[in-house]
Amino acid sequence: MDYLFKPSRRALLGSGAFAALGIATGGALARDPDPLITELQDWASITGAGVDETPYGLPISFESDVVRRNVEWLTASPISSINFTPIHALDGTITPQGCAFERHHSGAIELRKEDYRLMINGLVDKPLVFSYEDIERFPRENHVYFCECAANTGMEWAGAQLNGVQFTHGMIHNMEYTGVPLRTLLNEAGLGAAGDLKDKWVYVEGADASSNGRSIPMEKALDDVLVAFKANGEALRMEHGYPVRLVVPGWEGNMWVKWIRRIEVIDVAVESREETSKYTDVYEDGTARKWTWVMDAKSVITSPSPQMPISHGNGPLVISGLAWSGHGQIRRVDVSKDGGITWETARLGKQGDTKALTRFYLDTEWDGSPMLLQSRAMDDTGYVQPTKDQLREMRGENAVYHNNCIQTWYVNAEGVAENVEVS
Ligand SMILES: Nc1nc2c(c(=O)[nH]1)N[C@H]1C(S)=C(S)[C@@H](COP(=O)(O)O)O[C@H]1N2
Ligand SMILES: [Mo]
Repeated sequence: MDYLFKPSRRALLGSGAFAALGIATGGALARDPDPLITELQDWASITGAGVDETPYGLPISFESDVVRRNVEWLTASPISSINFTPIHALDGTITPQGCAFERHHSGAIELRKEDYRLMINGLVDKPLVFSYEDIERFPRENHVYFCECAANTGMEWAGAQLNGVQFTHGMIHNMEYTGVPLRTLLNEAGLGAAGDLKDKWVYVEGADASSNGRSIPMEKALDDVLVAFKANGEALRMEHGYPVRLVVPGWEGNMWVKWIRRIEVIDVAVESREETSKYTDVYEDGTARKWTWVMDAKSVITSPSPQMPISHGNGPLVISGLAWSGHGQIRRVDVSKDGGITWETARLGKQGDTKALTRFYLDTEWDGSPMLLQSRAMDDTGYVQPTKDQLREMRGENAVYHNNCIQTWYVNAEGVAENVEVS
């Protein structure tokens, strides 16, 4: 946990050593003899691992640091807790399931496909129960979506807190889901009994002890919600809801009910615990902001960042990060090196999918002077990611959820980065 508060000394020494070699550009001149090239290496003198050594592969041991981490003091017990995706160390947009953050209210459960049941009841023509096999027999679709816990960045409202993008922004993952549109299953049960669908809801709950029940307006339920059983091509991992979870594109992670067991068509919202005492934000005057479903546009620089110091000295530098919007597609990301005074438009790794992570890069030159790095996302609704002060002005000081403000990293002359606040 040495990242959490102070930049590590090792990073400082490392950058000094590189500077001494005089390597100022991306590659070294092929001039001096390099034993890694001229000497026979161990890995070329022996044979390697046979094909069946690891029937299900894990990352190579050198990458053992790229793991989920939690912040122990955040919650009383790991059973009802959260850990964080190592977004500082990933690139591209897809989050491998094995390091995608987990959030459980009563622990992750082991539920066999054979024991799985999904009930649709309430205001439907015929209440139905689906087995896992039944769900697989409906036409399925593939979509990439991000899932962000509404509490992501929630510790940062009052000031800069956690020294690592994994901890400030790591309650997010982005996967390719395979699933059946919820609409298909609702139509199978028949919505005639519900009458006018305009003011109707579905109440969704999981099979775990917490049940994590949430009300979802019918309009969203019939739009892009998926009943998903695969992620990134393989079965969901236990911690992400095996065998079946709900995918609610662009909306807060809490609504993505795992181990989903029941969907009830109702005419008033349930106002469950998870949508009243939790996942609402109390304003200064005591009233609360509720039904805050959509995750607004947000971005963050993942490298350089406190866990990813610049170790190569000055010269070419790739600044990289992630942007996303629950309203649609990311149109543009700007990067500032001076705390928001001047901005340059970043390059998108590829045209972003809707309601999915988009990777951005700013390919730049670093002259070795300190930087105040920021990124600012814009989505296809024209919405621009706000500063921290703009957000506090709108929401007050009591808020925990839905902090999508612009993040600042201070990078010093040694390349070491620190979480700071520039309002
Ligand atoms: N059944 C059930 N579903 C749940 C939860 C839970 O505890 N139980 N946690 C929710 C919360 S708060 C979030 S942010 C997401 C996290 O999904 P993940 O664990 O796959 O990252 O799942 C949601 N779905
Ligand atoms: Mo969450």
